[in-house]
Amino acid sequence: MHNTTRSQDLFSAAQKLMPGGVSSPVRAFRSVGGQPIVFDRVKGAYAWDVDGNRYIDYIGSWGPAICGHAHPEVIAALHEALDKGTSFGAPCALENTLAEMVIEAVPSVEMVRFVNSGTEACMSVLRLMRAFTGREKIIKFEGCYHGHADMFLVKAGSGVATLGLPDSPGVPRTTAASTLTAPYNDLEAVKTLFAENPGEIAGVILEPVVGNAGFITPEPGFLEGIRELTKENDALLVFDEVMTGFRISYGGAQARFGITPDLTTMGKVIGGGLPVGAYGGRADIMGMVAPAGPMYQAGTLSGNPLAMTAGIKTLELLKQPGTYERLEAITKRLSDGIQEAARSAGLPITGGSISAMFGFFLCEGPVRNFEEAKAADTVRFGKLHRAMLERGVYLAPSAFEAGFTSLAHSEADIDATIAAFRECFALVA
Ligand code: KE4
Repeated sequence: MHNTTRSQDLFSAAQKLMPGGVSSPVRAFRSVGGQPIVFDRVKGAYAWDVDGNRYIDYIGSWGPAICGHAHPEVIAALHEALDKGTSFGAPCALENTLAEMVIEAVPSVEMVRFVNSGTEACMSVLRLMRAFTGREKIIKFEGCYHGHADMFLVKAGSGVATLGLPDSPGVPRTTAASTLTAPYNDLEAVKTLFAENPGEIAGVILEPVVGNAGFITPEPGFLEGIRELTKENDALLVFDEVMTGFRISYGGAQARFGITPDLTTMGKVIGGGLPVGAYGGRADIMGMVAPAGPMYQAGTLSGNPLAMTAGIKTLELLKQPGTYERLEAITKRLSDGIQEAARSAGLPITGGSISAMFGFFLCEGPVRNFEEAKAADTVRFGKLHRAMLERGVYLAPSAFEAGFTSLAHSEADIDATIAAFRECFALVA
């Protein structure tokens, strides 16, 4: 049993200071049981807790650490930027640089606006959809998570699903009424919503690969079908690539699948571990954003030089040849190893990987939507999670999250992780 005394003391104290002792609900380990691990430092593929235990980290700060935690070149660039100040509240050349990189990489993005989180990006893009179309209703998919703005907390994924919350109190009924939902991968359901709400739907927002209901991939034809339906109904298509952006490929899921939405939200990776979100897309739509146009959105720390620096360096590292081939290979080997380990222990499992994102459900497959994901054995997952933690492997503390690899994960790390899964699946079988 590994010693986590200091984590426990700190977490007990934290619970008197902050709701649930955390700054974000999923970190509280509520659905897997046991006490959260309090981190002391991270480097590369690893995290160390305050008791000195080392973990192979498959969360990577929920996506930003795709080059490995505290990459030396990112840290060096930040040290240099720090001496010039931490925030200007005025235009700086670094915004131009990161904007050019995002526009050059992401097919749908002709113009971009930086904000400070994925939530801000998604709530801003929703306002933009409504401003551009003059319509109020939106369609989202059950289990997809687009941050914690009111209009998205309807059948949401991630922490909302993890905690089994009936969405959230505090969201006005009128707000929720404008958010229509459909099962992921269900084109017929979307067609019906458009037919039942003619001329009222501003657009559809979705995770092009779902990472917030566990890992769920689009069925062949699903993304193409949504693209067609939005065009036929003069509605906008938004890919929420906060998680998939620069992870599924350098151009995101849209580049990998060859589907170009009208607008895209981003976050996580483009901040390289510092707070950055962004939304972007067709110039005729983005031209509505103040001060170019009438749709208001603002932010004190948006585009600050530190966050821009970390994002620029991270994308420079990712742009190097062979990056995504390596991420694809190690992640597929890990995912295949997890599946084989579970089946050797006689456990039902379904899942897979795309580039540096993977996931599994402890149930028979396939899992094509959130309803089917809920069949997963979350109790057994909790036992697995704790057993893996004791063996130095840090998995997302929820059956309804995806896992993330990085350029820092070595072949030896993957081997050690698969070996730990073999032991732990046998334990929880
Ligand atoms: P943030 O506001 O947390 O930066 O981004 C919200 C968001 C929007 N869209 C997608 C597709 C996302 O995955 C997220 C945030 N992801 C979760 C992890 N599933 C963040 C972790 C947390 O909430 O602590």
